[in-house]
Amino acid sequence: MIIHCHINDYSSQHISADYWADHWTERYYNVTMASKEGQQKLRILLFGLQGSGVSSTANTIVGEARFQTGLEFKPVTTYCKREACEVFGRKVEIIDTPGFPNEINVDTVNNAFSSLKLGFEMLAPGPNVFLLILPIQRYSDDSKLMVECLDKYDDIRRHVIVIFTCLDKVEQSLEKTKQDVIASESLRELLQFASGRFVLFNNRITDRNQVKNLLGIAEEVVMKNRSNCIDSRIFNERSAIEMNRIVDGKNETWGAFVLKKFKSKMQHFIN
Ligand SMILES: Nc1nc2c(ncn2[C@@H]2O[C@H](COP(=O)(O)OP(=O)(O)OP(=O)(O)O)[C@@H](O)[C@H]2O)c(=O)[nH]1
Ligand SMILES: [Mg+2]
Repeated sequence: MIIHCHINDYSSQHISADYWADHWTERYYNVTMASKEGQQKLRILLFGLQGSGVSSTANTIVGEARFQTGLEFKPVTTYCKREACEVFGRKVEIIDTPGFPNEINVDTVNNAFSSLKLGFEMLAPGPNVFLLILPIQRYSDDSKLMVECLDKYDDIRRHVIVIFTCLDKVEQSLEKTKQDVIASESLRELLQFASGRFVLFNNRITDRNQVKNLLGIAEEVVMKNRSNCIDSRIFNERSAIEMNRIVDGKNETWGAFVLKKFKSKMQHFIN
């Protein structure tokens, strides 16, 4: 942008040259930054439990069925897919990813995080917003473990927004549901992880208001993070070891639990 400044302005108002230099530099800088921001695409990555409506949510945001969805015995999304679109005049790039596995072990979780890393790389320089998808009626141990794994990454924490899908299955008002989510003891850690950012979604209707609401929160996340994004380098050897420990830990606890039960039953027989 060219800024026209007449030399007469300067001489007639008897203001120092430094003042004018600062004034115009600031104005020029802000204008340049603002126009750059305007052009920059909002980069959104979606991740969640397998079958929780990740791809459906991506379609709802885009406003078209660009991602494959469905309910099958095996995961429908098996690789990351990127689409570009415009949402309420904002250029958006969106990535759908294979979800966090239903069958949890070190291998399946590692595979899920390898795909996630690939999704980050496909969205170079990285996502501004990380949408974590969960069905509203199901906050299981699997979801908790997924959040525990993601919680190891501070960068994800700063960019995450939780989307609860299947709002249509809830038989009460939207406001009451929101209040219930906020008050829920079992969702406390999840909401802490997301700094309280969550949205309720119904992917069965084409209500653009829910998308508008989400976009507003996404813009706040971008502003708060000064347009910084999450770098795929957060997924490294160290983080993989940490995650394996979490997943293994779960197995150990479960094993210990079964052993305890077994021992107590045996005791019953002995007595
Ligand atoms: N009632 C209802 N069903 C939904 C909603 N969102 C998704 N579904 C259904 O849930 C099923 C799974 O949806 P997907 O979007 O394919 O889920 P996903 O998480 O991408 O699944 P995978 O790719 O297999 O991991 C489909 O039958 C969707 O129609 C929703 O808001 N309400
Ligand atoms: Mg999917």
